Amino acid sequence: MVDETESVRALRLGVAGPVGTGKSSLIATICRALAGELRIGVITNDIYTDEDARFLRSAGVLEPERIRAVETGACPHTAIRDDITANLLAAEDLERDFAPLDVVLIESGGDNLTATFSPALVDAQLFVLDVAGGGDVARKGGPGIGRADLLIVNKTDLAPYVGVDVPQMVADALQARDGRPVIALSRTDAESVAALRAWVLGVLDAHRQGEHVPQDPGPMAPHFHADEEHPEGGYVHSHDEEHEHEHPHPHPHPHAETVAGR
Ligand SMILES: Nc1nc2c(ncn2[C@@H]2O[C@H](COP(=O)(O)OP(=O)(O)O)[C@@H](O)[C@H]2O)c(=O)[nH]1
Ligand SMILES: [Mg+2]
Repeated sequence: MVDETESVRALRLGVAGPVGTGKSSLIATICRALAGELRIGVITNDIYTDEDARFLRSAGVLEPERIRAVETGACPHTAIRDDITANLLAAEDLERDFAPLDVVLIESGGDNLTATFSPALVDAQLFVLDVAGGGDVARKGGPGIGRADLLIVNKTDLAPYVGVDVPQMVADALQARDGRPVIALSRTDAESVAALRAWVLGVLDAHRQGEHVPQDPGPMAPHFHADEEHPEGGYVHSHDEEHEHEHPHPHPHPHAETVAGR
């Protein structure tokens, strides 16, 4: 540990992505790879339970008290983007209770492809896809896929079973991201875990040096609203800045959502 870094607030790192892509497992992997050298805390966001926090506590990768759950209610993307109060309080509590911490990992609640963290909550964010979701997901883009600080293509060990060409999926992702970093990860592949570890240490170093600038991946991607009366069965709804005020977004969502293709 370097003493002069201890006055810098912990790096807050968000982990977003669709349900089941491996966010909790990835947090466990980061803890396993770095808990020996970094002081880590974890916050999970679950809709109605603290299941992710319980999973991580039972994984035994961190003292159980360093893992806190925020229950988000109906609309998990709100708690990481629009009203981040509960998460900010949880992060500040953790940082105070275990001062000094180096990294606080925040897992987003189960959500669709479009959720991103507010840069007011996290300094940097990972977006997690998995090969089982299909090789073409990366190409479809959206704010997390396109502009998160790091994109993870997870569970590469499953690629042969689901017929996904990992190098192609990574190439598509790199293209959708204008070259921002992509890591093809499997928790069973030590080399990929080492790449993830190195990325986290690199961002932490930049954060401590005051060289890391939190980026906003942007608001929810345009998404499709089903509407039987519409000639095409629905329409694309955008939350970009200029339309935001014209279309206040009701919560919880009364409609099904999918990400519109590019
Ligand atoms: N084969 C394989 N399965 C994984 C990997 N990472 C996570 N999983 C599994 O994927 C499922 C969902 O993982 P979880 O971390 O709970 O996903 P979350 O909903 O995004 O937090 C679990 O059954 C994990 O064991 C991986 O690298 N390879
Ligand atoms: Mg989880």
